Amino acid sequence: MITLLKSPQREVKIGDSGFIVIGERINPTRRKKLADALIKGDMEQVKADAIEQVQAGAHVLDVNVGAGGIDEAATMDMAVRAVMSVTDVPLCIDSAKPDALEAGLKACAGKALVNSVNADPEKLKAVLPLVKKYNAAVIGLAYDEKGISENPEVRMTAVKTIVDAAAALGIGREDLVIDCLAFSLGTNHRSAAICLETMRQVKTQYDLNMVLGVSNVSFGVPNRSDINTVFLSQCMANGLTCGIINPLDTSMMKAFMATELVLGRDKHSRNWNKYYRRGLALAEAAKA
Ligand code: THG
Repeated sequence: MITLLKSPQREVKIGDSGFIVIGERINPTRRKKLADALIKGDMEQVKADAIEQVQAGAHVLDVNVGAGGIDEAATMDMAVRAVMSVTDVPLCIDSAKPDALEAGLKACAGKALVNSVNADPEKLKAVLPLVKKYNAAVIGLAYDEKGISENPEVRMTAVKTIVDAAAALGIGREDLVIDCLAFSLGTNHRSAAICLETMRQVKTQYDLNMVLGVSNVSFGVPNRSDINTVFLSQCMANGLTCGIINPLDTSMMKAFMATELVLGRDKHSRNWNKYYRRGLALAEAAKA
């Protein structure tokens, strides 16, 4: 199953050749400085974050401008234009508000990933027609109007609802990317296990592409990086084909590349060796 995303300059294939990194940093959650800049309509930090993440190896950029007291649709339009003016990767338009999603889709050239829809009938009715209209792909979250279940079978019912609703609108399965939901181990020690079991079922029953906000799993837990890298590796072994992660976190970048090699997906260790040599070159440059 291949989900194709496009910018005017590039194509990114999810689920084909290698794990896809969706850079998470254009998001004002816990970033007061970015939130303040967004509220003022100042896009300089957004541009800097875009450039930095692509240089660090992000294949796609998530754009989320949801801060308190902000006109999300107008700000999404500005942020998408700002990101496109400095980088050439496809975008993931991230908002809980359908009008902000549409503003992002309108501003975005190419084929974007809409983040996100869930199985709530109201949400499906508001978001899926936009996905169809703008020929986008969409992330489907494994919950519905009754809330988030801790039972993988119930999460699968939500996945089925989304798959069926997309099919009814003529949205192909290749344009669906499922998020089985990663929550903090700090509040439920089984949250990662539940997510992994749901992923196994999505893989065997539908073979759809899957995404996660991987670092959610370690909120409020000490030594986040150790947890995040192990979880990422386990997720990849169970069908995760792309992740919303911080590409500046070298532990995560190393973890995804080492996992690809261990799973036999890095032919002749090409990517692993390239990353290793790049690290050596950077270290040499720092010494000089
Ligand atoms: N699934 C889907 N979309 C998502 C999520 C998901 N979008 C939002 C979120 N979860 C993924 N994005 C982030 C963005 C930032 C952080 C975590 C997840 C984060 N930020 C730093 C922190 O909290 O310490 C901020 C500091 C900084 O980077 O400078 O952790 O699950 N479909």
